[in-house]
Amino acid sequence: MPVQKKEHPMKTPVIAMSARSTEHYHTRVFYDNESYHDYVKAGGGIPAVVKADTEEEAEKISRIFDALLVTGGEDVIPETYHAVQEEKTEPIEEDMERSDILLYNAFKKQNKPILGICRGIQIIGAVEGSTLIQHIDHHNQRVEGKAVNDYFHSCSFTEGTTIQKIFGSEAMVNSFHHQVLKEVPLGFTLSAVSEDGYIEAIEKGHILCVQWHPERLLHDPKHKALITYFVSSAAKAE
Ligand SMILES: [Mn+2]
Repeated sequence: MPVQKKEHPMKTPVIAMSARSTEHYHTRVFYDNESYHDYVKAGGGIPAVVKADTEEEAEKISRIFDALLVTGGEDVIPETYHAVQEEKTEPIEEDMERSDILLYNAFKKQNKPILGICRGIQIIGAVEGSTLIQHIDHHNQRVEGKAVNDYFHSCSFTEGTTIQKIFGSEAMVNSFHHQVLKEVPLGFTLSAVSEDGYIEAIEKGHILCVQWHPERLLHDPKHKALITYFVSSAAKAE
Protein backbone atom coordinates (compact mmCIF):
# COMPACT_ATOMS: atom_id res chain seq x y z
CA MET A 1 0.00 0.00 0.00
CA PRO A 2 1.35 3.43 -0.88
CA VAL A 3 2.24 5.52 2.10
CA GLN A 4 0.06 8.57 2.27
CA LYS A 5 2.08 11.74 2.39
CA LYS A 6 1.03 13.80 5.36
CA GLU A 7 0.80 17.54 4.93
CA HIS A 8 2.82 19.28 7.61
CA PRO A 9 1.25 22.63 8.33
CA MET A 10 3.71 25.50 8.78
CA LYS A 11 4.71 25.77 12.39
CA THR A 12 3.40 28.84 14.21
CA PRO A 13 6.46 30.47 15.80
CA VAL A 14 6.27 31.64 19.39
CA ILE A 15 8.17 34.89 19.82
CA ALA A 16 9.71 35.80 23.16
CA MET A 17 9.39 39.51 23.85
CA SER A 18 11.65 41.13 26.44
CA ALA A 19 9.57 42.28 29.40
CA ARG A 20 9.34 45.85 30.59
CA SER A 21 8.28 46.75 34.10
CA THR A 22 5.87 49.17 35.70
CA GLU A 23 3.79 49.48 38.81
CA HIS A 24 0.11 48.62 38.94
CA TYR A 25 -1.92 48.67 42.17
CA HIS A 26 1.32 48.90 44.19
CA THR A 27 2.65 45.76 42.55
CA ARG A 28 5.49 45.50 40.07
CA VAL A 29 4.24 44.01 36.80
CA PHE A 30 6.02 42.83 33.67
CA TYR A 31 4.47 43.79 30.36
CA ASP A 32 4.94 44.73 26.72
CA ASN A 33 2.90 47.30 24.77
CA GLU A 34 -0.17 46.06 22.91
CA SER A 35 1.41 47.29 19.65
CA TYR A 36 4.18 44.65 19.95
CA HIS A 37 1.62 41.90 20.56
CA ASP A 38 -0.39 43.05 17.53
CA TYR A 39 2.75 43.32 15.43
CA VAL A 40 3.92 39.77 16.16
CA LYS A 41 0.41 38.42 15.51
CA ALA A 42 0.19 40.35 12.23
CA GLY A 43 3.40 38.59 11.18
CA GLY A 44 1.87 35.18 11.95
CA GLY A 45 3.52 34.56 15.32
CA ILE A 46 2.37 34.14 18.90
CA PRO A 47 3.80 36.72 21.31
CA ALA A 48 4.87 35.96 24.89
CA VAL A 49 6.45 38.27 27.46
CA VAL A 50 9.60 36.87 29.08
CA LYS A 51 12.11 37.94 31.72
CA ALA A 52 15.31 36.07 32.57
CA ASP A 53 17.18 36.41 35.85
CA THR A 54 19.99 33.95 35.28
CA GLU A 55 22.03 32.60 32.39
CA GLU A 56 20.54 29.16 32.93
CA GLU A 57 17.01 30.54 32.73
CA ALA A 58 17.81 32.50 29.56
CA GLU A 59 19.25 29.37 28.00
CA LYS A 60 16.04 27.43 28.74
CA ILE A 61 13.90 30.25 27.34
CA SER A 62 16.01 30.36 24.17
CA ARG A 63 15.35 26.65 23.62
CA ILE A 64 11.59 26.93 24.17
CA PHE A 65 10.92 29.97 21.97
CA ASP A 66 11.56 30.35 18.24
CA ALA A 67 12.82 33.93 18.18
CA LEU A 68 13.48 36.97 20.37
CA LEU A 69 12.06 40.46 20.05
CA VAL A 70 14.00 42.97 22.15
CA THR A 71 11.44 45.71 22.69
CA GLY A 72 11.73 49.43 23.39
CA GLY A 73 12.15 50.92 26.83
CA GLU A 74 14.27 53.19 28.97
CA ASP A 75 17.90 54.08 28.30
CA VAL A 76 20.71 51.53 28.34
CA ILE A 77 22.71 51.74 31.59
CA PRO A 78 25.87 53.67 30.57
CA GLU A 79 28.17 51.22 32.43
CA THR A 80 27.11 48.58 29.87
CA TYR A 81 28.99 50.55 27.18
CA HIS A 82 31.69 51.72 29.61
CA ALA A 83 30.51 55.32 29.83
CA VAL A 84 29.56 57.74 32.58
CA GLN A 85 25.92 58.77 32.88
CA GLU A 86 25.13 62.19 31.42
CA GLU A 87 22.42 64.57 32.61
CA LYS A 88 19.48 63.55 30.39
CA THR A 89 20.02 59.78 30.54
CA GLU A 90 17.30 57.77 32.30
CA PRO A 91 18.58 54.22 32.73
CA ILE A 92 16.30 51.20 32.89
CA GLU A 93 16.12 49.06 36.05
CA GLU A 94 19.15 46.84 36.52
CA ASP A 95 17.26 43.53 36.35
CA MET A 96 15.56 44.57 33.08
CA GLU A 97 18.94 45.44 31.57
CA ARG A 98 20.35 42.11 32.79
CA SER A 99 17.38 40.22 31.35
CA ASP A 100 17.80 41.84 27.92
CA ILE A 101 21.51 40.99 27.87
CA LEU A 102 20.99 37.39 29.06
CA LEU A 103 18.20 36.78 26.53
CA TYR A 104 20.14 38.33 23.66
CA ASN A 105 23.23 36.23 24.36
CA ALA A 106 21.19 33.03 24.78
CA PHE A 107 19.18 33.42 21.54
CA LYS A 108 22.34 34.40 19.68
CA LYS A 109 24.03 31.23 20.91
CA GLN A 110 21.07 29.19 19.60
CA ASN A 111 21.34 31.05 16.27
CA LYS A 112 17.65 31.93 16.49
CA PRO A 113 16.30 35.10 14.85
CA ILE A 114 16.50 38.29 16.92
CA LEU A 115 14.72 41.57 16.19
CA GLY A 116 15.75 44.65 18.16
CA ILE A 117 13.44 47.66 18.21
CA CYS A 118 14.43 51.09 19.63
CA ARG A 119 16.04 50.24 22.99
CA GLY A 120 16.55 46.86 21.30
CA ILE A 121 19.09 48.18 18.76
CA GLN A 122 20.76 50.20 21.53
CA ILE A 123 21.23 47.36 24.03
CA ILE A 124 22.32 44.93 21.27
CA GLY A 125 24.77 47.53 19.96
CA ALA A 126 26.10 48.12 23.49
CA VAL A 127 26.53 44.40 24.15
CA GLU A 128 28.37 44.10 20.83
CA GLY A 129 30.85 46.82 21.80
CA SER A 130 29.32 49.98 20.36
CA THR A 131 28.81 53.16 22.38
CA LEU A 132 25.77 55.42 22.47
CA ILE A 133 25.27 59.11 21.94
CA GLN A 134 23.44 59.84 25.19
CA HIS A 135 21.24 62.67 23.97
CA ILE A 136 20.01 64.10 20.69
CA ASP A 137 16.98 66.37 20.79
CA HIS A 138 15.40 66.21 17.34
CA HIS A 139 14.44 62.55 16.86
CA ASN A 140 11.36 62.41 19.05
CA GLN A 141 8.14 63.04 17.17
CA ARG A 142 6.18 63.11 20.42
CA VAL A 143 8.01 66.28 21.42
CA GLU A 144 7.37 67.71 17.92
CA GLY A 145 3.62 67.12 18.25
CA LYS A 146 3.39 64.34 15.66
CA ALA A 147 0.91 61.47 16.10
CA VAL A 148 2.19 58.09 17.32
CA ASN A 149 1.26 56.30 14.08
CA ASP A 150 2.67 59.00 11.79
CA TYR A 151 6.02 59.16 9.97
CA PHE A 152 8.78 61.52 11.07
CA HIS A 153 11.90 61.23 8.92
CA SER A 154 13.27 59.35 5.95
CA CYS A 155 16.02 56.73 5.94
CA SER A 156 18.27 55.50 3.17
CA PHE A 157 19.09 51.81 3.12
CA THR A 158 22.29 49.96 2.27
CA GLU A 159 22.06 48.02 -0.99
CA GLY A 160 22.11 44.25 -0.56
CA THR A 161 21.18 44.13 3.14
CA THR A 162 18.19 42.09 4.36
CA ILE A 163 16.54 45.24 5.73
CA GLN A 164 17.06 47.07 2.41
CA LYS A 165 15.38 44.18 0.57
CA ILE A 166 12.31 44.79 2.74
CA PHE A 167 12.27 48.60 2.70
CA GLY A 168 13.83 49.51 -0.65
CA SER A 169 16.48 52.20 -1.08
CA GLU A 170 14.51 54.82 0.81
CA ALA A 171 11.55 54.80 3.23
CA MET A 172 9.78 56.94 5.80
CA VAL A 173 10.03 55.86 9.45
CA ASN A 174 8.85 57.21 12.79
CA SER A 175 11.15 58.39 15.57
CA PHE A 176 10.77 58.15 19.36
CA HIS A 177 14.34 58.12 20.58
CA HIS A 178 16.73 60.55 22.24
CA GLN A 179 19.74 58.22 22.17
CA VAL A 180 21.36 56.56 19.19
CA LEU A 181 24.25 54.21 18.35
CA LYS A 182 27.52 56.07 17.88
CA GLU A 183 29.12 53.40 15.74
CA VAL A 184 28.19 50.14 14.01
CA PRO A 185 29.33 47.18 16.14
CA LEU A 186 32.14 45.02 14.77
CA GLY A 187 30.79 42.29 12.47
CA PHE A 188 27.49 44.10 11.87
CA THR A 189 26.42 45.91 8.71
CA LEU A 190 24.90 49.37 8.65
CA SER A 191 21.46 48.81 7.07
CA ALA A 192 19.88 52.24 7.33
CA VAL A 193 20.87 55.80 8.08
CA SER A 194 18.62 58.80 8.79
CA GLU A 195 18.59 61.84 6.52
CA ASP A 196 20.74 63.65 9.10
CA GLY A 197 23.29 60.84 9.30
CA TYR A 198 22.36 58.78 12.37
CA ILE A 199 22.46 54.98 12.53
CA GLU A 200 18.86 53.75 12.19
CA ALA A 201 19.32 50.02 11.42
CA ILE A 202 22.02 47.36 11.63
CA GLU A 203 22.06 43.65 10.94
CA LYS A 204 24.14 40.50 11.15
CA GLY A 205 22.68 37.29 9.72
CA HIS A 206 19.55 36.45 11.77
CA ILE A 207 19.93 39.60 13.91
CA LEU A 208 17.98 42.62 12.64
CA CYS A 209 17.87 45.89 14.57
CA VAL A 210 15.94 49.08 13.90
CA GLN A 211 15.91 52.37 15.80
CA TRP A 212 12.34 53.26 14.80
CA HIS A 213 9.09 51.58 15.88
CA PRO A 214 7.76 49.50 12.94
CA GLU A 215 5.02 48.09 15.21
CA ARG A 216 3.40 51.54 15.21
CA LEU A 217 3.38 51.63 11.39
CA LEU A 218 1.58 48.35 10.80
CA HIS A 219 -0.65 50.16 8.27
CA ASP A 220 2.41 50.51 6.01
CA PRO A 221 3.15 47.36 3.94
CA LYS A 222 6.94 47.83 4.29
CA HIS A 223 6.85 47.91 8.08
CA LYS A 224 4.46 44.97 8.13
CA ALA A 225 6.79 43.07 5.78
CA LEU A 226 9.57 43.29 8.38
CA ILE A 227 7.59 41.30 10.96
CA THR A 228 6.33 38.86 8.32
CA TYR A 229 9.94 38.22 7.30
CA PHE A 230 11.07 37.90 10.94
CA VAL A 231 8.32 35.48 11.97
CA SER A 232 8.75 33.33 8.87
CA SER A 233 12.51 33.13 9.49
CA ALA A 234 11.63 31.99 13.03
CA ALA A 235 9.42 29.27 11.53
CA LYS A 236 12.36 28.03 9.47
CA ALA A 237 15.02 28.27 12.21
CA GLU A 238 16.14 24.94 13.61
MN1 LIG B 1 15.16 58.52 14.25
